[in-house]
Amino acid sequence: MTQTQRLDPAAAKRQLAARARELGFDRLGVARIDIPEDEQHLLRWLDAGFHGEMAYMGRHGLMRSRPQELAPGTVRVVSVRMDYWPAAAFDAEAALEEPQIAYISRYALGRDYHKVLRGALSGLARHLAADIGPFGYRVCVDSAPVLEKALARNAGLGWIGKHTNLISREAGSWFFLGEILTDLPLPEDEPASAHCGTCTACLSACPTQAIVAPYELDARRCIAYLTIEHHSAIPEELRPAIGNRIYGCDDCQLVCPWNKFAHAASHPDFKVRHGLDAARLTELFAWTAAQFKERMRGSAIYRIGYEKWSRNIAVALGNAPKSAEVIQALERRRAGASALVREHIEWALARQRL
Ligand code: B12
Ligand code: SF4
Ligand code: SF4
Repeated sequence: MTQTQRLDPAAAKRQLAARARELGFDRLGVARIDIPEDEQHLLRWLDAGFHGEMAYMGRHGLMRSRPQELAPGTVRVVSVRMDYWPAAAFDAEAALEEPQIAYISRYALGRDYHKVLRGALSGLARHLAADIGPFGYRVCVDSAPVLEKALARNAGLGWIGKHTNLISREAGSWFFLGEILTDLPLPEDEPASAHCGTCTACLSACPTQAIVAPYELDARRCIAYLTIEHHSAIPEELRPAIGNRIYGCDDCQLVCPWNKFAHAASHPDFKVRHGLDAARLTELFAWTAAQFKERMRGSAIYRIGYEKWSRNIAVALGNAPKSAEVIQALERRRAGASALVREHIEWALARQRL
């Protein structure tokens, strides 16, 4: 990393915050990089095996909790928040109560956030370089080995709630995080304080009891993990609780009282695409692989691929009320399905014919 000469750190931070707003970010903060307690929690979480098939969470040694090992020279982390709540979408609770339609997590109804945030963050770093001269940085969104929530908390953006998502007092938790790791000694913000208090609504609301203790998520039970990150068969005992959730899960955030302060997304890329907020399960299940690719290109859903998409819908169809339409939709896909999908179709058909 190179560091710009004659830097005024406070002025650079003000410029960053102003540019961040222009680029569509809803909040920016600056964190110190040491997070020793979070490192201990991460190690315990990995030891317990809570990461399941997400082998990437255990790779990279301690790099995930030490940003200076990921990008040598890093002294600060600029953390940003971008709100994604799609206010115009079909009501989330109503969708969860309608078993013939697919529930897709609110964060995935629009364009892939990785693309949106990465583009805006790279723009932010380039703008700052134009304003103050060249400096060393690395942009991260989600997939880099970084403890994003712990750093965002230290940057003052919010606290890690008992459901393990970051919550802001003024904006709830429906937002994405991104970072710029930098060698600029920018002034640090105060870490945010925690405000869950005695509330345990998220623990009680979780359909699969994945929040095994406050602040501790056994990802192997979490529907977001099972429908997005888990590659093999979904454990049978967890399938009924998945209901109609075919991609991700929002229940712990839907019940969180702090989300009455959530803001609607202002970024146009988070508008609902392809009617995914209220699509019928049988219609989605009838898509061919080519249709999936064509329609989901540019969406986060594209990343799971057609096979996992089909596996997930088969589970939801198994949970749907018994009907000839559902049985027909499942039977139509049976012959051409992969072994993984076929097993989930058989399970669903058995439930439909009980
Ligand atoms: C792996 C991962 C997942 C996994 C595991 C989730 C998890 N809690 O770790 C799965 C697939 C389940 C998942 C699901 C979701 N994810 Co995710 N995920 C990640 C990822 C890549 C890494 C998270 C991580 O480091 N986990 C490691 C474990 C150890 O961390 P942790 O459980 O949060 O534990 C921390 C604290 O709770 C505390 N702690 C742990 N144990 C204990 C015990 C005690 C006693 C105490 C006091 C504290 C404590 O310390 C830990 C470290 O800070 C991040 C991106 C990133 N690079 O950070 C996105 C990220 C966390 N995910 C995100 C989102 C949006 C989601 C979903 C909402 C998507 C959805 N709707 O389906 C769900 C939410 C599920 C949930 N309740 O958390 C956003 C969260 C934004 C926000 N507002 O917080 C992130 C930041 C991506 C992004 N760039 O925006 N995710
Ligand atoms: S995302 Fe769903 S399954 Fe995962 S912890 Fe939250 S409520 Fe439970
Ligand atoms: S539902 Fe309650 S306990 Fe859970 S994160 Fe929100 S405030 Fe905290």
